Amino acid sequence: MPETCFRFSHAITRRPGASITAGLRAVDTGTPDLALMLTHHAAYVAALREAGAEVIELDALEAYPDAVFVEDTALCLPEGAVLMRPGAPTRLGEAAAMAPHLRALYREVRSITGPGTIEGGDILTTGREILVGRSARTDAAGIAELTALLAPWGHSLREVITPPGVLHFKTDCSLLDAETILATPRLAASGCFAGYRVIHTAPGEEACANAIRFNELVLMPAGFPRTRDALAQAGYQVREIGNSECAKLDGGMSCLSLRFTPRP
Ligand code: CIR
Repeated sequence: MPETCFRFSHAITRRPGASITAGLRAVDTGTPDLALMLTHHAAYVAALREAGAEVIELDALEAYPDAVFVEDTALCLPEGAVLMRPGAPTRLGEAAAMAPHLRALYREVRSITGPGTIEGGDILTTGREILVGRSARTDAAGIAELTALLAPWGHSLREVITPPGVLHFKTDCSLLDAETILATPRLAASGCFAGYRVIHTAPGEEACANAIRFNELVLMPAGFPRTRDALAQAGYQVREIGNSECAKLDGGMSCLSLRFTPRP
């Protein structure tokens, strides 16, 4: 699936709502400021549009404080979409809320039915395979169910490990192109990217490892100048987006959208 892993026509985002203050977080570093998060979110959507995306902006879902992090609800592939089964009990209902929006665009929408759990943040689709990190949210049964669902579409899955204490596999890595990964040294050291070109986050800038490539643009969190410069030096067109409020809830660039090219 060479370039289909970063060339897309569509994105789905969801505006954060007032309940964002109750969003999940590993460590309390302060209450997210909704007004500032909305400003950052608008800049994120604008950058996706600049990259060529048709962006479907969904309304806030107050019953689900973490619903702005739409990535965790589905895996979108060229052949179809798979609705996830989030491992955080407060997020379980978010996949059902996403279902009609994906069904409107894709002919084929499958679902993880459980009992296993799996979240989109643990899944990295590259030009040659789909890496799935086992984590506190994504378990062996969830990975096994996804493997079985994707087999008819011809995708090969590889199970990897999300480092302990790290929320999702993609908290620590991002796809820059079909063969290139941005990763923290701690994740790259596990050897899971053998055979890929790896660009490390700069020392002290590990928090910017969660970026996204959408067509010609790389969207990354603002405030990480050495990693930004390394990406620019490597030839990527970077757009920096404020992420201070999402970061309080362990969220980054990939969490805020589903990126895909629908197949009606
Ligand atoms: C959570 O803990 O589920 C949210 N506060 C953050 C989810 C971030 N999603 C992602 O990395 N894909």
